[in-house]
Amino acid sequence: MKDLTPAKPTLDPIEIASRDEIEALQLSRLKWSLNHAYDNVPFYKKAFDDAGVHPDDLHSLSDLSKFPFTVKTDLRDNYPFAMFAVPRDQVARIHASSGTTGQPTVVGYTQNDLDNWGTVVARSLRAAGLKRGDMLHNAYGYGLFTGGLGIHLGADTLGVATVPISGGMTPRQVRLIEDFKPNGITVTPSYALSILDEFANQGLDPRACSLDVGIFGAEPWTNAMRVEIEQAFDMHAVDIYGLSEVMGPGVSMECVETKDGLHIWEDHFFPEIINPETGEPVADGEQGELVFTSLTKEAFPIIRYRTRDLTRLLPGTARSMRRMEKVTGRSDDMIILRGVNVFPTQIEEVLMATPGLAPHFQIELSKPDRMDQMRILTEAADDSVSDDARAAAGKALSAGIKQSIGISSAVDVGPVGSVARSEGKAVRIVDNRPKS
Ligand code: DLL
Repeated sequence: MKDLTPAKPTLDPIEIASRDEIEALQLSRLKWSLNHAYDNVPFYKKAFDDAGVHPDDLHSLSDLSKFPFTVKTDLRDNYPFAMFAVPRDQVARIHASSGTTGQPTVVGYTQNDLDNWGTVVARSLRAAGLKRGDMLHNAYGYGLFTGGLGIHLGADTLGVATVPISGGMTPRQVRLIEDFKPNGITVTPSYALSILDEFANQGLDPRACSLDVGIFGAEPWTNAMRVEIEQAFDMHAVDIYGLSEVMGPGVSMECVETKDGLHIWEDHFFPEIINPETGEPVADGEQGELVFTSLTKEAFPIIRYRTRDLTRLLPGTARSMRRMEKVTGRSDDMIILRGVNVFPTQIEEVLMATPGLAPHFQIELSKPDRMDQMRILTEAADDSVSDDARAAAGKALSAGIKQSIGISSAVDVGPVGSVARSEGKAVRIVDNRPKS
């Protein structure tokens, strides 16, 4: 694989500033952001007043913990624009979550917000090793989802030529990679696997393609999956994180030279980790729920937003800004099976270590009697795997899960292509248990 380490002089000075400089900037921006939210969004005014706090009570970064949290239902309750802090004519862009689980959450951006978003995504693409003049195959979905257009904005800012292919039409994805020879690809890790399958269908060798780096995010994925994808394509695979409520992709990004977790662009997004049960902040290094406060956003300031994503904060390495560890999963996706907590990423790790299996899987939950049951649907690595070998691989996966996670599961190993493929975010859990 190519050495893609960016030259230090090309970085924004704040990326390698001292912690003191970063924290001074954060404090002044945080004061602005709290005042901006309080003065312009009735929801925040009421929430702060009810909690007995005022933006003037913030004297240090740790004072932020006195302020109330914001949760997803607050955004839904204020559908569509009541969380906006600027008049409608200053809103330059709208995005929204898919809303498959209820009312969509709507977010807005001023032109300054879009410029800042472009800056942090450009930084992220550069951290992945891309540079002006490169070409990027952008297979994140375009539309209300922030993935496609957010990456596009950053690529424009960095001077990278975007192929705005969006998700879907997998044969065409492969053809354009072959014909246009992009340096990088942005895509969900699960859709990257579908594209990988399609290389094989077309009799092409993915290791021979032009891609030097894949920038994967929008869903959890493991280091085991990283190794699988890097080997399959002979390219680097790095992690990008974000959420529409906070901005979109580019809230944090892994550096290609270290691949040791994701640097949070702390000059725009202030992170905290809290104990999800008590809401109390925990120290850096301790696992918990990630909470973000925006520092510069004009149209849609967000104060102490509970992401439900579980991770921990680590000190800076390749950049001065703190890192977050790869996200284990969302607290919503945690399966509680007979008292044991399980995340799909834990299943992914065991699956990737089991020979004979493809990296595709879905978890089906049911409750035929009084006991919850988990069935894992996966498939053989290739068509040459015999029925006996498939059954043996299934047993091995089940035994591996029992040993490392401590739960019993049934495993179905189907033929190649039997597990539903993703074109965006993978659906890992199908819950058929009766709703209580
Ligand atoms: O998924 C933004 C995005 C687009 C990020 C493209 C990266 C690449 P939402 O649709 O609002 O926004 O979903 C946000 O997706 O709270 C996490 O649960 C999950 N997520 C995003 N990135 C990662 C990642 C976009 N790298 C939600 N690892 C977040 C794990 C991720 N989970």
